[in-house]
Amino acid sequence: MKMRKSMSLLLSGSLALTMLAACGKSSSGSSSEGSNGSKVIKIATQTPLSGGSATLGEAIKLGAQMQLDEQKDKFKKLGYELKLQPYDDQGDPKKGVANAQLIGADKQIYGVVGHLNSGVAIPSSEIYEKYKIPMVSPANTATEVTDRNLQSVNRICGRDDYQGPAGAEYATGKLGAKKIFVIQDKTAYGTGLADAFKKSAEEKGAKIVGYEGITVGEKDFNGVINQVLSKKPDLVFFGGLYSEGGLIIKQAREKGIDVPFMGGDGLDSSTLVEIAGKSVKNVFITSVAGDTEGTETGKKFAGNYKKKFNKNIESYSVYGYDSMGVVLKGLEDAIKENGKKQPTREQVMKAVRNLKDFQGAVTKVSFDSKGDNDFAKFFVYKFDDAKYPPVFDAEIPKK
Ligand code: ABU
Repeated sequence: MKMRKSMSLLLSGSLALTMLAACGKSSSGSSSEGSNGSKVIKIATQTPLSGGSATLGEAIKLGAQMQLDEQKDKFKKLGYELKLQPYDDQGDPKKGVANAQLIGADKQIYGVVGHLNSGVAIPSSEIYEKYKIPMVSPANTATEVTDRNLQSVNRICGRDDYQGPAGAEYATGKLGAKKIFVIQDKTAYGTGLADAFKKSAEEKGAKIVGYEGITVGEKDFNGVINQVLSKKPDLVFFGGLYSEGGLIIKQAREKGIDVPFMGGDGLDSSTLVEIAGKSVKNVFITSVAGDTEGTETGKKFAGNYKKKFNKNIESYSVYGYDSMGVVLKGLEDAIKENGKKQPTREQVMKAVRNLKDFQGAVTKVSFDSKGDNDFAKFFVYKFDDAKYPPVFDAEIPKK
């Protein structure tokens, strides 16, 4: 085993769009001119920067920012000034869609790195598709994200119809679970992952002794914990994010439930440990995020990230970095294919989808016809103590 080290006031729709379209024509006079006559090209991030899932949302944004900053000089030589345009989707589908409309109306924006929450990415990407703006997700694992066959939608991480069975294989195999209680947060991600896990665990002979939904934002889980107590499972699975997951684990341990807990990549954050404290012991997670510091390039990334932001990496920091790498490689290819003239969003969208064998800091990326990454991987980690990152235990092959 090796350690993963370090780990409104909204203007009404049409008025806002009119104002932003006007702004997009530039504050500097001509269409999109930056300093020294170079043209401004902006890449947006859309992640939760406030609310319950802001730890991972901010990590994605910072990773993306680091990549963009590193590539500014290269694009300058091509005649373009790169700028980051971060948006806070608050983990809320309505806010994500409103921001997507603003992104669509800003003609300087050529790509989006995001989202964290699949339930936000799904409706927001309908807007990106309309404007032919490529989205590259570092973290959205719900099947529906790419199963809609949208040309603009891509992800570098794996899917829950692989992540769920990977968890079931570990739970029923290595952990020997036979009676499992499943809890999920009723989001596209939480329900999809829990259902994929449940189906696979049942196929492997385990009995699902309970299946319950909770609500994002809830704080008191005694109702569902009492149901778990009455069913006496030998493992509890949670499909959802660390804010609710951390509280469920803590409150369940306080009631004497000491069986292993398992969840997915939504629990892969230092904030899970902050919330659950010592209760996090004997918690297992599957993740689509690899052991960042297990590779030389990942280790270098983590060191540079700490230096730049004075923060330790989260699971998705480097996936934000690599997602921005993918967007910028598509942009560079489109500029070159266009004889260095400014490409259209559609040209960038196509160049992103056509990328083959892109090598990021920790991920290799080739998109299939739906925008899924051929090289996505699945991992299992264990929390032995109240420490983040957890201990790497296994890589589960894609089946
Ligand atoms: N994949 C974990 C982040 C949550 C989501 O996909 O909704």
